[in-house]
Amino acid sequence: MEIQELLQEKLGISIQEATNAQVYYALLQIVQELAKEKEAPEKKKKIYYISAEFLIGKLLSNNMINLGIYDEVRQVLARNGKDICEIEKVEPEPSLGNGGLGRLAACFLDSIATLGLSGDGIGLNYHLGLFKQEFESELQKEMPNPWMEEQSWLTKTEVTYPISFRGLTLNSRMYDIEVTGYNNQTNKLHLFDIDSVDETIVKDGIRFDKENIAKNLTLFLYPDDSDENGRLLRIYQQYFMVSNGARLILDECTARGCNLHDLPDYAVIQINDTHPTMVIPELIRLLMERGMEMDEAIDVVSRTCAYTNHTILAEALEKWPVDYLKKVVPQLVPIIEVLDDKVRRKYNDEKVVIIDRNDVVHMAHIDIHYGFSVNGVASLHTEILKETELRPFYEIYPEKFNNKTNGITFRRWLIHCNPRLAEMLDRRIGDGYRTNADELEKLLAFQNDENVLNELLAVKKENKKALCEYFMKTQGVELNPESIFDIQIKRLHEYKRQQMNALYVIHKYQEIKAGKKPSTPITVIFGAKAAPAYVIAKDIIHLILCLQELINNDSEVSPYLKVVMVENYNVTKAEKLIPACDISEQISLASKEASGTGNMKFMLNGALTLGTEDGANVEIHELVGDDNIFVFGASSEEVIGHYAKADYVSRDFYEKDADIKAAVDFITSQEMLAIGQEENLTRLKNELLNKDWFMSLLDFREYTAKKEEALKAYEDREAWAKKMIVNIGKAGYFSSDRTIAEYNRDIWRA
Ligand code: 26V
Repeated sequence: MEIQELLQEKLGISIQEATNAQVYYALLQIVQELAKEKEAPEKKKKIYYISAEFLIGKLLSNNMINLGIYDEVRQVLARNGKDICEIEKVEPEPSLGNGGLGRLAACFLDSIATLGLSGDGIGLNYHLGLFKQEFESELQKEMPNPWMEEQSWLTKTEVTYPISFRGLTLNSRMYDIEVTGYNNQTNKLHLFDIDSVDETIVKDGIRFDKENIAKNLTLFLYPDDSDENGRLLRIYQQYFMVSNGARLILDECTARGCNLHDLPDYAVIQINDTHPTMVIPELIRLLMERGMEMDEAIDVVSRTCAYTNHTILAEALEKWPVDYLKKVVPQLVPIIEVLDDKVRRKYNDEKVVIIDRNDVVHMAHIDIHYGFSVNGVASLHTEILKETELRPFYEIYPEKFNNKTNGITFRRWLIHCNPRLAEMLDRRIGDGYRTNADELEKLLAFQNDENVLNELLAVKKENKKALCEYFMKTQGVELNPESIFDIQIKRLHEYKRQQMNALYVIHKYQEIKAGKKPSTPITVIFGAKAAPAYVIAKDIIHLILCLQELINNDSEVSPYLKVVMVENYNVTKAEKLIPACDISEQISLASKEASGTGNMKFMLNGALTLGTEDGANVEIHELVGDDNIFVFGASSEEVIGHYAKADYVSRDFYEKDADIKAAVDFITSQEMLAIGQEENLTRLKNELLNKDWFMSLLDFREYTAKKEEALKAYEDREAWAKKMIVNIGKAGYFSSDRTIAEYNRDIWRA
C-alpha cells in the first residue's frame, strides 16, 4: 500500500483534518509494523550489547530514514498541509543516557542492524530519563524528565523473571524497542522494568525515597549517588539489568540449540563500561544453578564476555565496597571471592586483585581477568590504558588489549540532522556515501571548485539562520547568523574545560571593552548538564549564565560578542546545533577525554575543530592534516608528567600572566556579583587559583592564541570552505559502520 493510503487508513480521517499528534501516532504505528516485517531470523551466534545507557533520541524520523520511507512521508504530509518538523515535535525524547557513552550505544545498535548482524541491546527502562534542566536565576535546576506515553516505541513483552535481592524478590518485565537498520534488518533493544515503579514518589524537583526499591528501581537514570542509599540503588539497578540480561541470553541460546557448554559459540556479550560488570559473576552463578561445575562456568563466561573501557578518570572507575554487595546481592559475593582468590594465587600482585585490602571490589578488574577482550575507544586512549592506567594488566594479557576508535551513525548525524548538506552531497558525489562512508572522499575533488565551495558556505549559512530562529523561538535570544558560531556542547565536567572557554569569553569581553573589537562578531554557544551533586560543575554553569546576562545586555559589547547557554541540552538540540557550527570546541585536558564523539559529528557537518591532542581529536588531526584543524595545548605526555611530579601550580600562571589574572579576577568582579551569587563565583575562582586539577590556566595562553588564529582564518571564506571540504571528505572513517565492522572482525566474530 502507498504511504498516503496507509496513513489515511490508520487515521480514519483525512490527513488535513488530523492534528499533528494524530499524525505522529499513526506514523508511529506504521513504522512499527514496517520495522517488524524486517526482523531477521537469528543466526547461530548473537551479539548482546549490554549497557546502562542507550541515548537513542527521538526515533520517528530516524526509523523512517532507515526504512526508506522518509522522503515519501514528508511529501505526502506536505501535500496535505503538514510539516514533518512539526510532527517530529510531538515525539518526546527518551533521554536514557548521560552523554557520549549512551549515545555511542545507540549509534552502535543502528550500525549492527545496518550491517545485518544479529545483535540486540540490553538495558533498563528508566521511567524518567536524565533530568530536565531549567535555568532559574542563572542556576541549573533539575526537574523530572518523563518520556513514556500510552502509545510509544516500547512494546510490552511476556518475558518476565523473578529477580532476587537480599530479602526482596521482584518480577521483571521486558519491553522491546525495534532497532531499524539502514535499508536492512530490524534488531531489538530490550529494556527491563518492574510493574511497581511509582512516579508519584518524586517530589520537589527530582528528590525521591531512595530506599523504596519496589517503587524506585527503574525510576531514574543515574540516581544521585552522593550518599550511601543512592549508591546502593545503583547496585540494585545494575544487578537487575544484568540478571535479566543473563537469563535472557541463556534462554535465547538454549532455544537456538546451545547446550551451555558451548555458550561462546552462541553469544558474545559486550560490556559497556563497568556498569554491567556483574553480568560475569551472575552468569557464572546461573550456569552453576543449571548444573555446571564452577571452573567450567568461569571458563565459559570468560570466553563469552568482552569489555570496553570508556574513561581513565579515577573517580569514574567503579569500585564497590564488599559490604554494599552483601547488602544487595549477597549471592554474588562468594563468587566474586573465588574470582579474586584465583587472581591472587596466580599473580600475587596487589595492583591486579579484584577485592583490595580495604574490602573494595574493583569492577574493571573483574572484566579484564574474566573477559577475553579489553578495548579502548580511540587510539590515544588505548595506548594510555596499555602504558599507564592498566599497565599491570597489559603485562599479563597483552593479547586481550585492542583499540576500537568510536564512530557515529551518519543516518542521524548527517542525513537526518543536515538535509541541506546531504542533498548537496547526493547531487555532487552521488548517494553511495550513505552506505559506504568512505565515498565522502569524492568530495575532495571539489576543493578548488568555486561553485561547490560557495554552495557549502550557503548550506552552512542556511543552517545558522535556522538555528537563530530556533533560539529566538525557544529562549528569546537574538543571534546574528553573520557571526562565527563557536560551539561547545557536551556533559559538564571540569576535564572538558568549559571553564577555560568561559575565561576566553571574559578575556574577549575585556578586550572589546578596551576598544579592541573583533572584525567578525563571535557567538559562543554552550550546552551542558551538570550532575546534580557536582558542585563545581554547577558553578561553571552559573558563571556562563552570568556572562550571558552581562554580555548580551551590554550594547557596547553584544554587537561583537554573544554568549548563550542552551537550556536542557539533549540529542534533539544537538541535531540543530551541530549543522550550524563553524568552530567545534574540543578542548579537554590532553589524556582525559577517552574519545569524544561530538568532535566527529561536528567534523562531518563541516565545522573545524579547535582542540587539544586528546581522544579522537588526534585521529581527526591525522586525517585532515595541520592546515585543516586548530590544535593547541600541552600533550598527554606532558600532562601525565605533571600529575606524576605534582608540579603544576595554577597560581604561578595567574601571577605571571596579566591576561589570565584579569580574566580570573573578573569572575568575582562588581559586574558579575551584581548578577550572580557570591558563594558560587568565589568558590569557582578559588578552585581555579588553588587547584585547577584540569589545568585550564596551563593551556589558556595557547588556547586564546589558537582561537584567534581560527577566527582570523574564518575571514578568508574560500580558504575556510576548502577546510570544510577536507573535514567532511575525511569524516568517513568515523562512521560507526566502520567501528562495528572492526568489533565484529576482531572481537565478536558473529
Ligand atoms: C562518569 C562520571 C560519573 C561520575 C562523575 C564523574 C564522571 C566522569 C566521567 C564519567 C564517564 C563515564 C564513561 C563515559 O561516559 N565515557 C565517555 O565515553 C564516550 C564513548 O566512548 C567517549 O567518547 C568519551 O570521551 C568518554 O568520556
